[in-house]
Amino acid sequence: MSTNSQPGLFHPASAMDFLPLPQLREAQLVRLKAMVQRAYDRVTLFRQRMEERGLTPESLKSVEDIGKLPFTVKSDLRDAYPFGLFASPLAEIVRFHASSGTTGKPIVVAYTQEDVNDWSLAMLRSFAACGVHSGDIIQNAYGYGLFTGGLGAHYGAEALGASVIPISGGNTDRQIMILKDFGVTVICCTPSYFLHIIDRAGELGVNLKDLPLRAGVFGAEPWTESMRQRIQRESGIKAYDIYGLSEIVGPGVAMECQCQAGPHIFEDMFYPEIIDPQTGEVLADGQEGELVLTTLCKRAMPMLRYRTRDITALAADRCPCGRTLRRICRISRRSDDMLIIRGVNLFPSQIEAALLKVEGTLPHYQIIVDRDKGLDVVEVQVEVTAEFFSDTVGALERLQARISHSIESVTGLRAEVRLVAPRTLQRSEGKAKRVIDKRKM
Ligand code: DLL
Repeated sequence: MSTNSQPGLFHPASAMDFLPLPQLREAQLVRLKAMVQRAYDRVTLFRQRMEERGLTPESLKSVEDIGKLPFTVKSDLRDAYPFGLFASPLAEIVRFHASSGTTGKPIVVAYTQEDVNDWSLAMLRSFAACGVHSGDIIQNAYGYGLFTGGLGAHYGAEALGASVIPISGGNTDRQIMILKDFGVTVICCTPSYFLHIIDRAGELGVNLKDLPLRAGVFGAEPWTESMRQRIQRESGIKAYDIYGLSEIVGPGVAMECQCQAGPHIFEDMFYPEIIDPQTGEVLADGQEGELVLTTLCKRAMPMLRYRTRDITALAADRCPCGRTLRRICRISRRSDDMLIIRGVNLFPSQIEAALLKVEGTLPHYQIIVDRDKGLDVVEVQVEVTAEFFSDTVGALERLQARISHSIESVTGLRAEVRLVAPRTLQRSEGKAKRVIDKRKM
């Protein structure tokens, strides 16, 4: 892989971004057939589901035939925990990542060496698309660990030949010191965390506009055009939107080019469809619905028509950059109840699972999400039994600590816990309103 990307120069790996459409569709079909064959041969769930529909890999004659294939959903990954959907033997797996499931167990994803190489290439193309090049100094403030953000961006930046600072998330004062002292030119983090960095830099008397920092690669959570404008106005950098999800690969499924007109999907690697989330019917370009993705070259864990739950539309009009890849419109919401808190996925059902592990709590709770100085904060209000509520302050504090600990061990998130008397939380007549999201974006 070449690493000779220079300012203003086209990176050779980006050639795939500009394939004429007939060639792109041809490449997709070849890859799709091989991928479906692999999934059919090696993953019981995929084979069973295809057999139920009377399908074999030979049933795919054109890319559009993908619509005949069964959907895959998050609970399929949970049910297969930890290794049930692997299409490669464990001996060929070089990396695991994991992300929140709807209950206590995470969902696990795996990569062969070739998968890691492909992912690095997708991330390289992502950086190149927004004008990042070798010679750039990239501060990577996505979390390193089971979350795909840190290592995903790291490998892509190295493949590009840029210099990476693997600082991971948190410790904002140190982030600002390094931004300044290392002459960082590009930062990667969640957009809400960068807003926090802007605020903190202001408090420390650091003017980000005086630094060489030029671009931000922001994603892992929903954000808005007005957040982009605010970031650009207050920090003087260009803010680019990057999209991805663990189940498909991690970051680098789609990335904005310098036109900032919505992330281009790397369609030669990830095949997108938009469906009506109620009926499953495939919708035309431009229509809003749920994004469904099929991996075209994953080996360890191929995904057939994975329902992302992200609501968006596909834009097929030509982008001025010349890329032939379709774009996704900003993801404004999800078709399930998943929240994203400081870049971490959270399902209300996980809080419920955490509470159930603690004696003395009632199944009545409410999650209040707010934003304090740009950072998401979560408060969980929990009703406790009358018996516990009349207990000593010390006993209540111990209960509170047990609940906090349980929530952190199930979700990985620290939440403020407030114990309330029985029958305090409002009962709803229909679906319980578990979440009050006060964040203004
Ligand atoms: O968030 C991967 C990632 C890391 C993407 C770093 C971009 C940058 P998960 O933790 O599995 O993976 O969460 C995936 O996050 O289904 C969306 O709901 C949401 N999401 C990710 N990027 C964006 C974005 C990573 N740019 C879930 N805009 C996805 C809106 C986003 N939502």
